[in-house]
Parts: sequence; C-alpha cells; structure tokens
Amino acid sequence: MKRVVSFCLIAMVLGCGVQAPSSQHVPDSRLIVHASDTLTVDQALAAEAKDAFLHAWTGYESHAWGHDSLQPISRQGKDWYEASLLMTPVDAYDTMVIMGLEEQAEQARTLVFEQLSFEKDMSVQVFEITIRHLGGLISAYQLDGDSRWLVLATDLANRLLPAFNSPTGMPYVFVNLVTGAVEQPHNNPAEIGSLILEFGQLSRLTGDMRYYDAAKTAVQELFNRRSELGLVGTIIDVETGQWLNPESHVGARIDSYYEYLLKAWLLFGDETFLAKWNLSRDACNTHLAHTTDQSGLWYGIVDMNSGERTSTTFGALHAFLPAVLALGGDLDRASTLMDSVYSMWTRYGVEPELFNYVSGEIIHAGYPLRPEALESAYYLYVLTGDKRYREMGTDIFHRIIRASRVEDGFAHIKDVRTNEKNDGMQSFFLAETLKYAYLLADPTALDFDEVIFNTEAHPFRIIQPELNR
Ligand code: DMJ
Repeated sequence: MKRVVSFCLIAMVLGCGVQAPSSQHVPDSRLIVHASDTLTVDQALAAEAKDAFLHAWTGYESHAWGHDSLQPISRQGKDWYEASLLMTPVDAYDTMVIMGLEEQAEQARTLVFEQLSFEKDMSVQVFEITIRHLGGLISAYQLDGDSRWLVLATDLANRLLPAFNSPTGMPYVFVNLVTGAVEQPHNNPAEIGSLILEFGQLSRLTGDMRYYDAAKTAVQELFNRRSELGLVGTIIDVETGQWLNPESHVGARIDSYYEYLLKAWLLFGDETFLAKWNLSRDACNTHLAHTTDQSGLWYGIVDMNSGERTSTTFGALHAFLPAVLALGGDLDRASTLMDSVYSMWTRYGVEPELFNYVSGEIIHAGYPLRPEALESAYYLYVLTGDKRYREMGTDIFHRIIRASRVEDGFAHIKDVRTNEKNDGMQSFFLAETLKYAYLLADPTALDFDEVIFNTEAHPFRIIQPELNR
C-alpha cells in the first residue's frame, strides 16, 4: 500500500483548508502538468534509502545522543556551539515521518521536547539555525500538528529577530540567543536572502507578520543593491550596504538566494518575489551560464558589474540549480545542466566540492555528503516522469553509499580521488540527502504539489489563501 504523508490533519487544525495550490498560484512559466500520475515506486531503492537512514540514525543514537551531530569515525558526538541544539534530531525528524519510521520519530520527538531549549547564552549563525532548526520545527509542526513544535519555532524566531537590526535591515551573520547581541556585518546573499521561507511560513502559521516583514525587507535591500547587470556579489556589508566581494555565481554564499526568490513566490503568492526571480534568473542565464564545446552547460564566475568572466569553476553546491530551473519551468536548461552535474559524478567517482569545468582540475576535493545532485534528480524525475533522472539519482545514491559508509554511520569524504575520510556526518545528510534519495524512489510518499521544500529539504505546506502582497 502506498503511503502519502498527509498535511490534511494540520490543515484542519489550522483552519487553512486542504486544497492543493490554485492555478493562479502557479507562474506562467512553471510546468503545471506534472508527471505525478505516471510516477512509479522503486521498492528496492526505497528500502536502501531507509536502511541507510537507519544506519546513520543508529550511529547517532549509539554515540552522539543529545549532541548536534555524530563523528562516525571517532564515534562521538559533536556540538556546533557551547551547548547542543539537537541539530540532527530536529533536522532529521521529518525524514523519519516521510519514511514511516514511527519508532525513531517518537524517539526524536521525545528527545526534542524533553531537552531542546534555546535559552542559551551563545552566538549562533542565523542562516544555519534558520534553515535547519526553524525549518525543521515548522515542517514537523505541519506534519504532525503538535503545537510544541510551533512553540519552539516561535521562541527561536523571536531570539533570531535581533539579527535584522542593522542599518540596512539585512541581518548580521551571528546573533546571541539570549542577549540578542549581533556579530559580523560582512554577510552574503545566501545567508541574507534565504530566511524568507522560514520566517514567512512562521508568520502564516502564527499571524504575526513581524517575521515575514523582517525577512522580506532583507531580501528587498539585497535585491536593491544588484548591479546594472542584475547580479549580486559574494560578500556585502550589512551596515554600509557596500559590496566587499563582487564575484557573482550560483555557488557557495549565493546559491539559495536565487532558490528562495522563486520559492517565496510559490509558497506565499507574493508577486514581488516573482519579479525578482524573473530578473535574476535572466541575469544568471545571460552572464553566468557558460556553454563550452567540450563539456556542455555550466554556470561560472563573473564580475557582478562588468560581467567579465573571472573563473570557470562549478561544484557540488551549484548542483541545486537544475532543480530550481525545473521548478521555474525551464526544463530544457535544467535537463542540460543536470547532464553536466551527473558528469561530475561519473568523471570523479564522487563529485568534488569544486572543480574547473574547462581544465578538469579539482579545486576542492572534498565531498561532505551533500544532497544537491540527488535533489535535482528528484525534481526532474517528478516534473518530467523521465526514468533517466531516477537512474541518474540511483547511481549517485549508490556512489555516495559505497564511498562514505563506515561501521557507525556515513563519513564525509576528504578527497574524492583517494576516498580518504573526514570524521563528520552533517545533519543535512539525514535531512536532505537521504530524504531526496527516498522520495526519488517513492515520489508518492509526499505530494510534491502541496509543498515547497526549504533549502534544507524541509517541506512547507502551501497555506491558502495566499498572501497576495
Ligand atoms: C545545506 O545546509 C543546504 O542545502 C544549504 O542550502 C547548502 N548547504 C547544505 C547542503 O549542501
């Protein structure tokens, strides 16, 4: 029997209605004829993804219980800050629900409700805590309707809000969870622009628009500082509004800014995001996209002001783009770029963090269990029904498991050429990588049309009526 995780219960609890998004919610450019009806379930792959999740979770449970994450080689827990914020259980909870792992989900819920407190006098990275914790808490709430998730989410967001108190309204990198003291004004588009889904969805759930407005102002202020070419750079001072690094690309420190422009429109129906997405997408396609005779379509680095190409590098983080292009309706470009993404895996065995797509030279050889290539394979499979994408994703998943599985979990790869390992297992491996592997195998487990995934793969249910701002 197929199991579809239902958001109906919580929709009733919230009085939000249970309809799928109306067609007026869907952009002209978005592919609305999904292949959902023709998608099949690959039971064997689903079982493998579930097994991998159980192996990772068992490692965490045995050696890192109560900590942020597992160090699978030294078999111990690791905390990001002075005290644990239970990053792995919060991040991984909705994957357990989607996989139907009821016993593990109950374990995680109990741990979180008994031990998670944000009353900790320590400075945290606003972006990471937003996408992993706030995102995880919100999706948990929408999945099972337990108001304790929402209480935790609201408490956390209230503690993060002081980060937006800069002269421009763009957030600082760090904020103290108790004092509200901020640190590091040199921020980047990803960490400034990828807060709107989480803060916005919290506003939709609580009726308190302070969260939506703060995160939206940050995006607006960032967008206002785009160059004449419509591009953003890599580092900006949130106090002066001046760019400190004009390199423009779709990789680390910019990536999810673009993702959230499109998704904020799809989740909230706020037209101001659609206009920003259209303009930014066109700028990226005009100035960053680079087709080479030998190796196909890539997105490199250019100066945001002149458009001059300064580097031909691409890597694991850039691999989110086929998913976002496909979601925005450009299946041709998405599928061509997916071929390039997949070639990184077949060329090196496992994709490197960064390489030069013209010379083939590896720039950063690590692979910290990232999800983006699997994420794009999943989106393309759901949106086209073409089995080729499931085959690609299956091969990528097998390569990950073969290269990274150790006795007590899965370990980051330090060098994809030698398969030497690092002693880490990021929470996004359970939140994203294995969730996308499972959904690729069983796309019927979650209704793609009902949700928008945040950049940490937490599904947010679209709430009707849309905001229409
Ligand atoms: C995750 O935390 C998110 O996907 C983020 O957008 C990028 N980095 C990691 C995964 O690679």
